Amino acid sequence: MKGKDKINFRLYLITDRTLVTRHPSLVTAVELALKGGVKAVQLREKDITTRELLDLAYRMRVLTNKYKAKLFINDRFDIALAVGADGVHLTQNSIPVHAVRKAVHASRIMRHASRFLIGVSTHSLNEAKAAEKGGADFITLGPVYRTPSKMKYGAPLGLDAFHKVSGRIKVPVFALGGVKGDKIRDVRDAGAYGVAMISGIFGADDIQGKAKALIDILRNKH
Ligand code: TZP
Repeated sequence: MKGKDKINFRLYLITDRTLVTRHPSLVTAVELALKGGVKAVQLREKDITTRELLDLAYRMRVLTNKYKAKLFINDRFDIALAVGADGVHLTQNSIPVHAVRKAVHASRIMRHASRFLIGVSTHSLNEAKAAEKGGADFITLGPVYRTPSKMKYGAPLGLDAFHKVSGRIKVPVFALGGVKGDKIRDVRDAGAYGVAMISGIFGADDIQGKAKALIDILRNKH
């Protein structure tokens, strides 16, 4: 399987348990999103211990398997391997993508090494090009719009810059940062293969309904 065929999802849910205030737990909230049709989840919980993260990752693996969805672990290649995740999502401070790609090729512990996916968070053309050159299967690019958690990094990229960068990248590009349902058409027109979201889903009262509505928009049913 090559290039874009490998990435069989258009909506990429990224976790932030601090935003889950109207549901009993992150696990419950993620299950609702999966029931709504989400097919890719990135576990991104930066402020918990390794063992807590591993425990959560195992639970996410059980849940994502149940709904035939892909699981990615933010930053932690070791935890992704330990729980049999579908891939890892690297940050700009993680072990570099080329090193993960090399390890995946060389690995005998991974029976399906060619299916192990590597996503990379990028914020500029240089980062996006470097991720692609290093062997990323897909990237997130953003923040596209203003979003509370990223205010401290200054102005967002904006739609024009997103368009310029995505036009020069061959691997799938997911628009991230302030993306909600009403922005999907714009980012898709600007070259996004799909959208990645935190608050757009976890901020909803009806997570299941929201996930379903977003997927319908991505399938052009509206
Ligand atoms: N990287 C760029 S923007 C962002 C990350 C992790 C946060 C996106 O959150 P939201 O709630 O989908 O705007």
